[in-house]
Amino acid sequence: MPRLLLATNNPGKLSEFERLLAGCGWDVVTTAQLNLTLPDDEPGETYEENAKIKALNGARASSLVTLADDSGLEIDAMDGGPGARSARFLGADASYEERFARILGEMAELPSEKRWARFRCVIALAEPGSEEVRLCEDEVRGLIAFEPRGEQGFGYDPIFYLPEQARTMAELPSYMKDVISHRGRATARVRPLLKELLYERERRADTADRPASQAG
Ligand code: ITT
Repeated sequence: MPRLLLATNNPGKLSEFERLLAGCGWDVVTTAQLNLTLPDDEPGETYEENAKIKALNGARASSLVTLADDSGLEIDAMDGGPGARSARFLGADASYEERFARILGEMAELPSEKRWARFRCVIALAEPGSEEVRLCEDEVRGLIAFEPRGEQGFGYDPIFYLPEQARTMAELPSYMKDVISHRGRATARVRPLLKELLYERERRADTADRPASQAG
């Protein structure tokens, strides 16, 4: 099986992608397995730019097809913030307890109908030797909870309440988050692209194997 690099430094994302990509036809490898250190800075303003940069950096460093995601929480009452800066909200070293306290404090007076938010995820797929990147994205809408609840997942999951489930994202078992989440949905869109890439590689290998007189 050809190898696919998962270019993330976030252990929460990593374990989700390992489940979400199971059976995709690629042998999924991590930066740690390759002893690779990828830059942690995200110079872009948008998820698309950052996902692209991460995937291209990974493909260059590993010479493998590389998948990266840029994602974040957008809160309507905070004009879409923290958005693409979610991982650095209140500083890269701030704890999630501090971040929850700030968000819940700012929103303390807001009733449920003014607490809408969404998680967004943009996934980029890059091939070594090419600057072209394939992008897929999706989102999930929910409400900012009145208090953090749940131990599953990572990041902002404890304050993201899903009205249809009557639970926060952090209260869902992982198999449910995989179906419902922005990352789960965006990965469902990537899977056919990964199949396409496999098919293209096999065709190229086939053509290369044939004698020149039969190729074409
Ligand atoms: P990599 O760039 O190494 O992948 P990162 O955590 O810096 O890791 P992002 O820049 O994409 O990645 O930041 C995404 C942030 O958005 C993440 O750190 C969380 O704070 C938040 N986030 C994204 N998806 C989430 C999810 O499924 N559940 C909770 N929080 C999430």
